[in-house]
Amino acid sequence: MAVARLRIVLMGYKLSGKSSAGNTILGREEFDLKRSAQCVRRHGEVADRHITVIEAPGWWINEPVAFSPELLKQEIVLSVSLCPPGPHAVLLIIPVETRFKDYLRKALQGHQDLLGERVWSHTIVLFTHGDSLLDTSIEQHIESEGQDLQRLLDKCGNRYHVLNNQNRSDHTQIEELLEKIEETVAQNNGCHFEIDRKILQRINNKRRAKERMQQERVHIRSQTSECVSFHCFVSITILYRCIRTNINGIFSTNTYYSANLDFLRWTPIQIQLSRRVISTDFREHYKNQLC
Ligand SMILES: Nc1nc2c(ncn2[C@@H]2O[C@H](COP(=O)(O)OP(=O)(O)OP(=O)(O)O)[C@@H](O)[C@H]2O)c(=O)[nH]1
Ligand SMILES: [Mg+2]
Repeated sequence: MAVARLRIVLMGYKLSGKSSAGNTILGREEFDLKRSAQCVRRHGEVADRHITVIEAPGWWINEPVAFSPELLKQEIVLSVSLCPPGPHAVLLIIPVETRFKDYLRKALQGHQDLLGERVWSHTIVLFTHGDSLLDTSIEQHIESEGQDLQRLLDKCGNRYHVLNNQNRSDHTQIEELLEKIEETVAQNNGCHFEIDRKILQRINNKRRAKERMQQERVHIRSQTSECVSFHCFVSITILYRCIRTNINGIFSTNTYYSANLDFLRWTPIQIQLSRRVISTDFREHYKNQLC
């Protein structure tokens, strides 16, 4: 049964053909082939359906999920929340030419597992670079790749499709893909994929904590520069007065320099404390000299 509004997420390693597959699905150049560290969302009307496609950023082909940057993992998780209430299918992109080894399967599985175990029943493996198959059928190709690819396909309920992104005029490849997505929805009792709220909440909490830390850092930096500017102003003024009146004053020039350079090694806390001291005692003490 045709679904009027389909939501699709494209997952895969870098340069696997995610953007190209998005463009072939939507039938025009919606996705830029330039790499993005963030998810990209595009829409279009295809074969009487309104389609939303999200491209999640990719990981390095051989990189186990444990070595992937935290920000990348967060983006992958957030990709499924960009098409609420959730995608009908997650397309796991694999170029046909990829020699499928165990470490590659582990990397793919690890990144896909970030979305939780339930995602596998909504996952379809989408082979790109279909043109490089030439006379070989996709079934022959799967067989030739051996156990590792078969294990991944088993995890996806043996759902797969092959795309040739170089041949956009072949609409049947997209119609067949949309039908396979609709079959997947039917296999899931008409339901889309919904990520576990706890996974999303964990990511949102991490993001909020990071934002708070960044704000605090900016605040401390602005206080530090204010304090340093004030300190420099006081120091230059005292130096000027020392030279002008040709007296040693309270600080000799040497003492003055060492005191002045010392603040460069201060920690933000020392600077904050000194700012208070400067703005009360010091300012009062030298008020007359500065005038
Ligand atoms: N021959 C051929 N080339 C393809 C096919 N699909 C993608 N490509 C090429 O593969 C390269 C990478 O494709 P992209 O769509 O940018 O891959 P991506 O996964 O979005 O890449 P990143 O977003 O940078 O990780 C591009 O040069 C595409 O033209 C295909 O079916 N056949
Ligand atoms: Mg891309």
